[in-house]
Amino acid sequence: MLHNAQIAVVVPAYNEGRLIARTLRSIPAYVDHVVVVDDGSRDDTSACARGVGDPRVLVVRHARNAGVGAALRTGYARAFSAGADVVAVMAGDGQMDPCDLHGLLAPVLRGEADYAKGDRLSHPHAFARMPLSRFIGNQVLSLGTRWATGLSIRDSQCGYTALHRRAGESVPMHALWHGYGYPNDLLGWLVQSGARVADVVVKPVYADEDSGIGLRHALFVVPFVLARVALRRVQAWLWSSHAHRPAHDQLPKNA
Ligand SMILES: Nc1nc2c(ncn2[C@@H]2O[C@H](COP(=O)(O)OP(=O)(O)O)[C@@H](O)[C@H]2O)c(=O)[nH]1
Ligand SMILES: [Mg+2]
Repeated sequence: MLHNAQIAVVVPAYNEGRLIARTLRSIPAYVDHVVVVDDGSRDDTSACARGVGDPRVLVVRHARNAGVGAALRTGYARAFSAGADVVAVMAGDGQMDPCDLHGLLAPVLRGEADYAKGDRLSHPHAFARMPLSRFIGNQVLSLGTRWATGLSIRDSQCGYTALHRRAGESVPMHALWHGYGYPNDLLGWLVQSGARVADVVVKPVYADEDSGIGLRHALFVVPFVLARVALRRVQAWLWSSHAHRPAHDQLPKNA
């Protein structure tokens, strides 16, 4: 509980048996619910998560791997139905510093934003701490995301986020992109629903974890998701400009 709001953390986890317990033990005491979504892992991720023995932790398992976005759909649904007012996302591989969670929740709890997302690129040590390919790739995808959504955000690929219930209810969560382009897709849905988005500087953490993101995602998957986001915006703009056309414009020319 923080400022009278129930806080949940969703942890998407795929083959994170090695790092999940450490991640869960690091979650601050003010968090009320923790939903681990084991997305069809082939290792002992679920057992390791349960083994932590934390009564706040609920482990949900997908029978088959469905992707990190699909895991978040499940996680958000479970967290909101457990009564959470704000739901944060922290990766299962310990790449999100729990010390940054309070700062990330702050603009949402203060009512200044409906969705806050981490921004590693603005951290003073970003260039030194992030692998160069990630740093450059992220800058390019952030530029694409600004173009597609119209939002002036940085670090579009950061998965460290906090979503208010009212914003979560205003987007079609069931339609969220199932894989790695989900942060871009969610930003697109949020902007269309009129949600306010804030960037919060967070620490870039890179250690010995593996990443499932490859060149294919950077070159094809995320650009495809961004194209969909841009198309949806154009479609919405066309609908609204049609709906707001003055009545005399819609009369036949010789009427
Ligand atoms: N549920 C689920 N989680 C996944 C999947 N792929 C990755 N993750 C989790 O999503 C988080 C971020 O993924 P990762 O590959 O580390 O991405 P990166 O840190 O941005 O390079 C980690 O906690 C992964 O365990 C997946 O297919 N399903
Ligand atoms: Mg990772």
